[in-house]
Amino acid sequence: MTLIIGDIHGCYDELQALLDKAGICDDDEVISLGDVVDRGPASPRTLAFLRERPRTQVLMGNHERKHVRHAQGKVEFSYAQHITRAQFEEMEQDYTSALEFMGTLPLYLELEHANLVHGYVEPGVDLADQRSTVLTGTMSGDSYLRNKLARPWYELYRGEKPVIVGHRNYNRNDEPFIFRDLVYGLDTSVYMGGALTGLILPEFRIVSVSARANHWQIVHRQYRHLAMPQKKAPEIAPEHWAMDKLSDWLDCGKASAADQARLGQMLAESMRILPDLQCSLEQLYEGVLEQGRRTEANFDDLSARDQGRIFDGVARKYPPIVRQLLHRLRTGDNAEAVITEQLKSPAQIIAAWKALSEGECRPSAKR
Ligand SMILES: [Mn+2]
Repeated sequence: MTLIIGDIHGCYDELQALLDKAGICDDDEVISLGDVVDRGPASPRTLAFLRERPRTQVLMGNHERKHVRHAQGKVEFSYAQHITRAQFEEMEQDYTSALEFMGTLPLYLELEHANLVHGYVEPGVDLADQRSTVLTGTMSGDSYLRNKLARPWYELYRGEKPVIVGHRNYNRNDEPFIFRDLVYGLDTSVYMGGALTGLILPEFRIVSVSARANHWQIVHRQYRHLAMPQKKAPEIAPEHWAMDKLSDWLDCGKASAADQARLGQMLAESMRILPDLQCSLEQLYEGVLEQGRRTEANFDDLSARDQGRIFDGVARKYPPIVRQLLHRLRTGDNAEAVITEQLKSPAQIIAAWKALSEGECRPSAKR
């Protein structure tokens, strides 16, 4: 007989218990649907066991794929892969050799009574022509199918043979998912305290053992020190801080002498610029309206939408920072409010002033 096993995720004890319960002998065939590694307590041991056992095959899961693609420099590890690699080191197991093995795993298997893949099957497409992201069930494979299909893939699957998959706990409980006796989903979340499910062929008989613990919770806690550093928001230079914040910061004396001088100067300059900035902006706005009127004789009688369209056409030639201010003015705010809301930092105020007082924007040059 043949035993097909759902996602094991390093749950070695449950794997052994399942083989016992199914009454598997050395002559019997064992096939894992993939996701042998990651999240559980014993990924290296589980992988080694399946690798060494005769008459055993393992399919490529998205977790194996991630290890392989990481080694090729194509993707970043998640926390789960960092942990697995650490487990290989602790157990003094050869991770490189495991990688080689994982790189050879097939994306699907065609048996006499069923086809097997780890993730999904795109309906109406031969197994050989399926996308690897679909077969392994990566996020991009998932969104590809969601975009393409009006219904879940398993409802549209019309294969001649049943297909047996892992990857998703479709029922969100310990029971395998069986759809019209044509799709068998064997992932029942053993790694997080669910069950490990197997299917015996050719009878299509389910066999299952309960998880001994919520392994992922324990492993997650145990390897907390490997937790990925939270990506920090890029540090914002103080000249881009809001005026109030910067001024408070300078007042409290935490800035270096150099910052104190440089930023104090920027702050003072932007305060000095503000009245002129406001005045220039108002003038430019009037200038743009004027050009709009020249473009379209009955400009003032047009709908707000058509006026906006013409205004856009004229304003488009100004730098973005100025264009934003002009648009805000057009929608009815006054210049002071627009400047306060749009230009929060000294750096922005100075940049806007530069844009306004140079070249194209100079209202006087237009007249
Ligand atoms: Mn998976």
